[in-house]
Amino acid sequence: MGIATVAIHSTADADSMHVRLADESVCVGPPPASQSYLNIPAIISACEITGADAIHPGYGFLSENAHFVDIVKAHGITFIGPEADHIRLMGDKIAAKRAVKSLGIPTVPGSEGAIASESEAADLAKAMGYPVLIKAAAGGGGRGMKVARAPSDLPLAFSTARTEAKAAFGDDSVYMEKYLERPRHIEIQVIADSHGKVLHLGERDCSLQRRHQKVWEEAPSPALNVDARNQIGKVVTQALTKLGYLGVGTVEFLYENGQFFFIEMNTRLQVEHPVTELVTGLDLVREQIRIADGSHLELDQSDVVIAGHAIECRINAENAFTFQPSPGKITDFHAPGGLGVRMDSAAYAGYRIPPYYDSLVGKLIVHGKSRNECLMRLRRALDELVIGGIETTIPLFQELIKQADVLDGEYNIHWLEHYLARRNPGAAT
Ligand code: MV4
Repeated sequence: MGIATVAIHSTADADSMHVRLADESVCVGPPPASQSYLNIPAIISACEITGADAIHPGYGFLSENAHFVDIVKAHGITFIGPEADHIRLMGDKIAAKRAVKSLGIPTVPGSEGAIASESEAADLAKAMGYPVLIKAAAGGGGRGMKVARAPSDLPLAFSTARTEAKAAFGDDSVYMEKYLERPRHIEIQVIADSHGKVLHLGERDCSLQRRHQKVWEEAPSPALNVDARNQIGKVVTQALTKLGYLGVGTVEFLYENGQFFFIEMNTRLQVEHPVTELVTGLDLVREQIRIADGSHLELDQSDVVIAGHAIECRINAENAFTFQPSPGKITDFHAPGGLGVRMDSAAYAGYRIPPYYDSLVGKLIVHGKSRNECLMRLRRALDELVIGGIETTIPLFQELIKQADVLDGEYNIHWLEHYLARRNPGAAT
């Protein structure tokens, strides 16, 4: 796009590829994220020193922090992302659910808002029928979430959810939903410009997760057909048009027995956005920058075509059996290539993975005309990929791609943890 870039980094990341590739770089602090990547004054200073016009927030750290957006704007800098008020709304799970429900998005049956007492929880659970799930209002990512399968489980589920929510988020508000036993996790990618145009870019199936961390993501979902996709896509785009949403976003659903149930909305670009890029041919980061600059989306919904199939494998610096983190020096690095093969990584031979952050070292994303062609290419790309000197989760994917359920697309949100428990009895999954 011809735009000069400034990379920010902590002292631990001075040798990262993004620092090497940027036009300029600024060190914003020591390794702990609280003193560098979450250090708002240091980041604003980096903009002022270099004359940066805009901040791309990526997908971690401050990317969904409404307070940060307010400060960025107060300094006359463009935040490449949604409005602060929409980030704030979707960060409060109870308010988000109430809002999207009023806009016509289907939600999981449950409490109207927060539950104040155990007796209120027990009355509602009895009326709704068990099993039920208690969730933290400030939650997300599975923390402060407790299942009650019968009335006798309810007191402990309610009090534990509250205590965990208070400890994790400093807010003990909880709400209740009917517990869905075997859903898939299907999320809809949306994109909205500042002129009121909202498009959906189809779905991603992210059901293969371990401890609420996505491991394998694909588009389109093996469980949806064109009609189901168009129907939920239309509901979502109509709702976000009414909301006046801006930028990219993802509306997450549980999908069970042909029905969608909203769980939350992410107001940022996601790690797994490349699978959507490969099936739509759109560069989502380019679109984010254009939208922030006030440009019109260049296409209409009828121009969005989901072509072929894409799968992403998240390669972590972890032992593939114990999932113990494995930071250290990468001695050998070879990224696979060829038609339909994309490796997104900041690693290279000689790079030392610092122990301070997330263990994601790269994403292997493969595209094919059909799901079968995509799987064939993925098998070949996994064989070609070399990351030496550290342990990685590559062997896990070599295994997964041989499993009949994976090959058939027959999995739900519990499949991977069940598989790992069977493979490694007694070990932590
Ligand atoms: C649920 C659910 C079943 N029923 N809600 C987990 C994290 C949070 N974002 C929502 N989560 C769930 N909500 C109802 N009503 C099961 C989960 C869940 C899950 C969801 C998506 C992907 C993986 C998961 C693993 C365990 C539980």
